[in-house]
Amino acid sequence: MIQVDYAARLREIRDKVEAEERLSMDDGIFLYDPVVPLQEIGMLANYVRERKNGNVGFYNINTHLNPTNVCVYRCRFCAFRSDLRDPKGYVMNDEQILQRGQEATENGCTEMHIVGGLHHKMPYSWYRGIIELLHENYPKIHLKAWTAVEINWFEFQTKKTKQWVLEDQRKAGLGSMPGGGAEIFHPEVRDQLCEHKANTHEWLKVHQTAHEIGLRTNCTMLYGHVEKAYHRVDHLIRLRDLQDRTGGFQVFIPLAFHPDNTKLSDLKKPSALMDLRTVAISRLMLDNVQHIKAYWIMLGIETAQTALAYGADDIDGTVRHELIYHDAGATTPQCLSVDDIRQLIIEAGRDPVERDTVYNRVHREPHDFTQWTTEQAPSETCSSH
Ligand code: V47
Repeated sequence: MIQVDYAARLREIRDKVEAEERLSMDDGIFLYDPVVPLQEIGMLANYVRERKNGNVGFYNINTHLNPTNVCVYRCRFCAFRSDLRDPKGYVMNDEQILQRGQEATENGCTEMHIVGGLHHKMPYSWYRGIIELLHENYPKIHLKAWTAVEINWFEFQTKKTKQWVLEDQRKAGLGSMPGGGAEIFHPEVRDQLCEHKANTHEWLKVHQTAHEIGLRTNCTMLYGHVEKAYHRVDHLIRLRDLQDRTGGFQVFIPLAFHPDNTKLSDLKKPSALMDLRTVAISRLMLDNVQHIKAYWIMLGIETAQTALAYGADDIDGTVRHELIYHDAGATTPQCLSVDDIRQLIIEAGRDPVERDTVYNRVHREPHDFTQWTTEQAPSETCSSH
């Protein structure tokens, strides 16, 4: 009897999805019930994924830069941060930062993903200087930098508005913003994880302001710790509401919690089944976000590949120098070659397409891999529904 009820409820949801109607909070919570077969949700998410992005599997060639791990905040899920006087703490100097720009150029990177700790002593000018230094020396590389939490910290440091900080960063060379720092918006959870850092209102307001001045941004959700299904769906709906107003999010990245070396190390990391369910439900709930990224570093290669059939259309990049997940116990390699990442997408039955940070297609010179141009693909960029 109960089974019949589930089937009927799922059919209702399938009808809504096929009619491009929006799913509700209750629909999302229902889909998280383990009694609802994962493969059914996956098929539905795959249908939406193919409707939005065809058979493409996007990737990019990128590198990470974490200029410091010293952080005033003590988020309970973070294994990367360091106290000011801890021997683990580091601050990169200009020469080391430039070296990373050089290495990125030699490897054909189109993007540097730059985030770090909120250092007790480093002034705003140091953070701004990193962007300026890299942009002046390597102008072709897109700098996707600073989470909303960092922008909020820069507001505190400079006593200026969000808009001022974002425009100042853009003048220095900021290209777009990554989606980190979102964690879980619901205060029942956020207050347990990171009660001191930028709250939900501030996080959303930073992204709203970025979108209003024409900067594209990404969005994330950290799941698989103390939150419940209700909190996850609430999080997705808050992102969807902002996207309705601005249209500035390009991609959503569900981030699976890795417990090693964190204050929550007694928790188990989420299963692959939970990862796939979350990718699929994200695809179904976020009807106005064009792309869903299965971040291979965090999901592991096999689950990321599988996620390409559960709603995801992007797998992130070749990635180099990733620290945040590897400090928290990720066992994935530090970097994949372009051939590896393309092969991984082909194996999943998708057509690999190299994109830049803002989802333009990248064309490489056949005789010199490090030389590239981009071509805008209007159907795949900037669209909402
Ligand atoms: O905000 C930190 C998460 C985020 C852990 O925008 C952890 O393209 C799991 O936002 N276990 C930073 N997660 C990473 C991030 C990101 C990654 C890839 C691509 C993009 C993008 C953004 O990582 C943090 C936090 O939510 N995080 N520690 C941990 N132990």
